[in-house]
Parts: sequence; structure tokens; C-alpha cells
Amino acid sequence: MFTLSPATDALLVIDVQNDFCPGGALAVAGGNEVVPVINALAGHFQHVIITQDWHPQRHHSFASQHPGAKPYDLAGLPYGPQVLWPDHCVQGSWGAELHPELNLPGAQLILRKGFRSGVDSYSAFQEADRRTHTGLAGYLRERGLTRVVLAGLALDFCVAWSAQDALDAGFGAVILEDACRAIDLNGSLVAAWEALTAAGVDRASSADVLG
Ligand code: VGL
Ligand code: ZN
Repeated sequence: MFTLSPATDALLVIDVQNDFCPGGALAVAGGNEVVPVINALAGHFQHVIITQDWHPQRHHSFASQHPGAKPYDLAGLPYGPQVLWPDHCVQGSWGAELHPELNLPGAQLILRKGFRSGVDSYSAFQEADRRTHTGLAGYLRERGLTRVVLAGLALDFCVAWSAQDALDAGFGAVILEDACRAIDLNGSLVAAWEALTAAGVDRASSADVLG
């Protein structure tokens, strides 16, 4: 259970894009089901921020760029281990567009991430090299926003990493579990919750906001 603080909470809507929904290149089971939940949630927030996974063609997180590799293999990239994905969320493509029924006219920022061809960025705060910042922490701080309430795709990758990095950057973080869906690759969902709970990320439900 958590109580919304409308002046200082931001709804952080992670990667609700065609490629992460059924019919997309990296479809998350039930990914589209978060759309009506997030649309309803947004009406309760004064501050809404959207992220978009936004890769150039031939991004190094794509299995297609690693001879002999298949999607979901693990590769060693200069900054560490990287899951290799099907080509997805290519800049300007249909798959990279936000889901057409996502209706967030009051959203104030659309933050794009993963746009450097050699570095992935699951997190909305920090790229996978764990050094390059996206600018989101500075944006939140300058606006006096102190906590992010997370929803979207995928719970065990981009939502989890964003929540973890929010804490590391000094913000509060709450995940609205039923407003997310997971990829669940080799136990990644259970592992993500273990890490998130240990780190102090709060777990709540959309009903805590919607009443
Ligand atoms: C994501 C895998 C690759 C996500 C993005 O949004 O969770 N997952 N790129
Ligand atoms: Zn990606």
C-alpha cells in the first residue's frame, strides 16, 4: 500500500511501444493489457514521463549483429554481459512508436534511450556501461520531483533497472505490479523481484492509486 504525493511523484511509463506488445518484434505476453491501466493511472498524476526504447539500426544489443548468435543468447560486450535481442524499437519504425491506444496527453517528457549503437540502456537513468547518464535524474531534481511510480514494459528488464537506478540516484521508487508485464527469461522475473525488494523498491498495485 502506498499513498500518492501528487506534487512530488512522477508516473514513469516505461517503453509501452508496439514492439513490446503482441505482434511486435520483442512481444511481451499481455504487454498491451497495461495500456488501459496506465491511461487510468495518468489521470491521478500531475507529472507524467514516458520512455521510449530507441535504437539505431544495427544496434549492438541485436543478435543480428553478432555472427552465429541467436536472440536471447548472452554476449560479452565491452561493458559486460548483454542479452542479445531480436531487432526491435528501431528509430522511426512502427515498432518503436508508442502503443496507439496509450493516451497520455498530459505527459511532460518523452525520454529516449538506447540510442548509442554500442551501448544498451534498459534503465531510464543510466546506460548499460553504468557510467553514461540519460539526464533524467537532473530533470527530476530540477523539477522538485522526489519519487518515481513505475509502470510499463518489461517489468524484469527496463522497469526493474529504472527502479533500481532511481534509488541509486536518491529518489524513491514504487512499481505498480499490475501495470507492468514481464519477459521472464530464464527466471529473470523472480530474480528481479529479489533484487528490487532487497534494494528497497516498493511494490504496489494500481488500485492503491485508483482507489
Ligand atoms: C527492453 C529488452 C531490450 C525493455 C528493452 O523495455 O524491457 N527489454 N530492450
Ligand atoms: Zn532495447
